[in-house]
Amino acid sequence: LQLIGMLDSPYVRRVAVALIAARVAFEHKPISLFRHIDAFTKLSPLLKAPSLVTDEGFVLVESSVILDYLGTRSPALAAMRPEGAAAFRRLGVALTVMEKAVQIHYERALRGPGERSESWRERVARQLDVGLAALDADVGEPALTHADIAAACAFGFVTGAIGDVVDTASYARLRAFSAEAETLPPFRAAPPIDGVTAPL
Ligand SMILES: N[C@@H](CCC(=O)N[C@@H](CS)C(=O)NCC(=O)O)C(=O)O
Repeated sequence: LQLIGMLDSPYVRRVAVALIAARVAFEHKPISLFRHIDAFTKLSPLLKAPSLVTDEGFVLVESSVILDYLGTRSPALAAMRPEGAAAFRRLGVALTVMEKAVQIHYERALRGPGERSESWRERVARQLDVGLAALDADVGEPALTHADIAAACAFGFVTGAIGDVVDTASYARLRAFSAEAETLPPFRAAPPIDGVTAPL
């Protein structure tokens, strides 16, 4: 199994953390979607991170699809799926927070000042705030489940990539939750800066 994509992507990181927690062996290829387009295209021409190359050579995209597929092969990973509406809701909100944060990041990283839409940015920033507030009200002790891993990876991305434009301190419960999650060995083995440090 090859997991392709940089861990600064919250989607790639949620997959890496889950695989490490479930002790699913994989090879991490920290190839950038932007700096290594040719290398990425050769492995996964859809240019989506994460991409997973299976042992049979199939290329899967979409983090939840990848985790669903691998859950059919690993009972430990399957046991990390949400149970009950509250956990499904947390996972959905966390994935939306990732999406909105990535949109804000792309809007300023990839679009020149003349190409940006202020009304779009404001709308996305509102959605992001609603999502972060919902997670803040929802989280407790972090567990190694897909919902909690996604929530912590989402907040880690918000803090690291757009923390200068989001008042992350106002989500105190989510901040404490994420800080605790980051101390767990699978999170430490997949830091959001470079490659997996200790694939199992
Ligand atoms: N819904 C997807 C989102 C993945 C995603 O958008 N990843 C970003 C990197 S953080 C990406 O592939 N960006 C390039 C693009 O969207 O074309 C998932 O859960 O995997």
